[in-house]
Amino acid sequence: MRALLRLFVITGILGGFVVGCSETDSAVEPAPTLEEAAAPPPSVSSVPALTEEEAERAEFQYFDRCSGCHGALRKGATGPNITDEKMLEKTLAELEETIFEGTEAGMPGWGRTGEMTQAEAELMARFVQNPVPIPPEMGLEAMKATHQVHIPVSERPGKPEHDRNIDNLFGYILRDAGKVAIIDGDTKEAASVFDTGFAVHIFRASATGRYFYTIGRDGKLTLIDLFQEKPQVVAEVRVCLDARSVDVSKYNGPKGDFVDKLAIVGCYWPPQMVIVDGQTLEPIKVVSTRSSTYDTNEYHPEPRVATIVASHFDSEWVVAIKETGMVWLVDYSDLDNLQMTQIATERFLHDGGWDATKRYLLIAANMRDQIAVVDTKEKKFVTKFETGTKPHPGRGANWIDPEYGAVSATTHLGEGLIAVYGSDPENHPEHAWKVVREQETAGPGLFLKTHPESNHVWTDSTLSKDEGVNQQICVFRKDDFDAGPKCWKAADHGKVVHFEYNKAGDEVWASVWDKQGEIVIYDDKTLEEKKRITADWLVTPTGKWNVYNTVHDIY
Ligand code: DHE
Repeated sequence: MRALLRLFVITGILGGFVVGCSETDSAVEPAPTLEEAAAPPPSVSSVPALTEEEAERAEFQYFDRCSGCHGALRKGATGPNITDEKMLEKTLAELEETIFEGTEAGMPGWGRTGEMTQAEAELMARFVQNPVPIPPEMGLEAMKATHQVHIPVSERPGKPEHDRNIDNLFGYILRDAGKVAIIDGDTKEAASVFDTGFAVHIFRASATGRYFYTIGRDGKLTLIDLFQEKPQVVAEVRVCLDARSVDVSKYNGPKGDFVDKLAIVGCYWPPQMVIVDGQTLEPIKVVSTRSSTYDTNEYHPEPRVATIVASHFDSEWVVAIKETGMVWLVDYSDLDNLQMTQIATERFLHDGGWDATKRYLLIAANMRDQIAVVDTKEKKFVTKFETGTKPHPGRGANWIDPEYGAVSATTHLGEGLIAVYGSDPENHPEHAWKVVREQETAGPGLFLKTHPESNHVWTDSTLSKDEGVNQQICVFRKDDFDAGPKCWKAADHGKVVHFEYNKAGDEVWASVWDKQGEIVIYDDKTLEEKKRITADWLVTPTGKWNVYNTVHDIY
């Protein structure tokens, strides 16, 4: 995989991405029978030719736009299996059309969205009919070669070098610029804008709130010190070739004080999780996730790490393994004698977060249309239940419903639906883990968000293919959810995506995801626009995280 190897040395590569995956349910292909294994490979003459230069370009395109859904080995997850055996069953013209136009089932039309030319779609059609290039592995030595501490711990300030309110800083992704911004939530000005990994995916805050960690799709982890006069990267390391998740150790109890001592990265490729020092990012331990599916017990060569959260009950990270449908509780108190509890849930785990008590992880098994519930106190599977077509909660939203008590909710990739379910098994066992309310939104969306101080739940409809609908925001009232949402168009260009509250819970920030992006800030009480930030550096803003809300898992 030359293109992926090249990502080791290239940072800040420009590239666009539209989330969305084909809908075909793609349980892992069973292992071949002996007869199948002995069958001759497809005749070489039927495989279209690729020059070395074309293969390299196609591999990068595949990594940038396709592997998130179809997997590095192309065996399928959220998108279907597109290995060469399957793709040779179709004509090149059919494949080119699918890649350019997309599908009804949810695959973006890369030509229609302007992300690929006709020639690039044709190249990708030939690429997927060729054998899958197996990407390289990555071990500790290769990781250490990328590790840099820009400011040693001993030279970092003991207290903030500025008078900004750290609790109300926002970490903001500038996706296609390979940069992030730290924005002051009080003054609304950028405290700093700087380079990070390629298409940073998420921010997580350290337990003390002093540091932000970011993980790039290229597997580059950065540590941002918010005490610096201008918040900046003080350490970095690349631990995978493709990654989406990171979290830190938060436990302080009888097993020791682990607050901010360690961090964990969840890789897509190689399929592994990597534990690093929380202050320097020095890589310490690699744990492969190659294992068997929870139900059929078939070996899977590429189980990718999806959501990771840090337990509030023990020295454990809660790590969702997408393709096998397992949730691993990884005890970080003794890395030499690593203990794990492996909990069977449902396949194709993706994103999720805590209920209001931070005891239950509610995680979407999106290709099974289900939410799975894991009890991190008792360390066991609780239940799973259907919500709608491809639930996608982000971290979810928790509030008190006047009739059903504590509830949580999810949006859906496959339909404009918000499903609300009981999440208080102690006080409202009759409603717990059952859908109690459903309401339509403007269209298929990605995220929803609320805050304990707010009476509102905000949703986007980023995935709608209808003109203008992906620029809408819909807001529900907690005290009258069934009245339906108030919706409005928040932008006249790009797509509107993802919300975050300020620390006080009286302001909501939304992104206009476009080359010339915008941040729109609303008064949560009146739903009036308070401020619209535009700036040269605001290139493709997407996710954003408030320090206080991220430290305290408020959503
Ligand atoms: Fe995400 C969360 C994977 C595309 C914005 N995304 C997650 C998580 C996973 C994931 C596993 C959970 C992390 C956690 O909680 O530890 N995302 C993927 C993909 O595989 C996918 C579908 C395709 C890809 O190739 O990356 C994908 N995601 C996107 C986007 O295109 C989005 C909309 C814009 C962007 O910047 O990339 C996007 N994903 C986000 C955001 C979160 C996220 C903002 C965290 C939500 C939160 O509130 O914390």
